[in-house]
Amino acid sequence: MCKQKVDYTLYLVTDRRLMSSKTIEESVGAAVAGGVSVVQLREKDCTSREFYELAVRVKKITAPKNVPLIINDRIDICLAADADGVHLGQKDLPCAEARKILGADKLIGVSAALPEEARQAQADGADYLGVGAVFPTETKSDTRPVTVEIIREIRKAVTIPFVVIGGVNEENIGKLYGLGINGAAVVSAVAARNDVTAAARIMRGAAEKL
Ligand code: TZP
Ligand code: MG
Repeated sequence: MCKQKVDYTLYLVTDRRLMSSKTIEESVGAAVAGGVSVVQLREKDCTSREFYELAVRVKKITAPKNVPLIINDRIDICLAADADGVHLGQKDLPCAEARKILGADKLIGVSAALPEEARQAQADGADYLGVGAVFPTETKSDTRPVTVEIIREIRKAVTIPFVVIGGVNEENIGKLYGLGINGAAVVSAVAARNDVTAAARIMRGAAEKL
């Protein structure tokens, strides 16, 4: 994986609670077949051993397709499974500390809902940002709303790429065109659909117009 060449167009975040597939591997495989360009494993209710073993299995699906695998929050799992990077929320380990542990080659993404958080993440060595929630979502409860105006401010505040997240689907993504966004991050608009590959293909086409 070359960090500088990562394609953020369609960024899948996994969620076993709402996926239509029986397994995370099936969900990721179908989504990658439809054009998902980054996968983040987000596991909230499993043991470290399960998370590690899942990451190793999912990497076997993403790596041959050159799709970066990002681990939510867990730097240890990222290193152990040799995933491509981590995604950190504002309540997780600070980006600067994560960078010291992970070194220069791993990707670090940071969640930001304010221009100041975006600026700080870039200064701390983040490679990309996840900005949201841009639309109402039932997938995550403790989200902060991000308006189009805030997206514009964040675009001006940083040079690193950012994806937007939160309720993004094929019907509302058009509202985000022309804002300088690098990609759409989705859970339900791909993973919860009956035909995950078809949903990914539709979202990929729509996200390419961002
Ligand atoms: N972070 C901010 S909103 C969100 C996360 C993980 C959930 C997005 O899920 P969906 O189903 O695409 O609204
Ligand atoms: Mg987190």
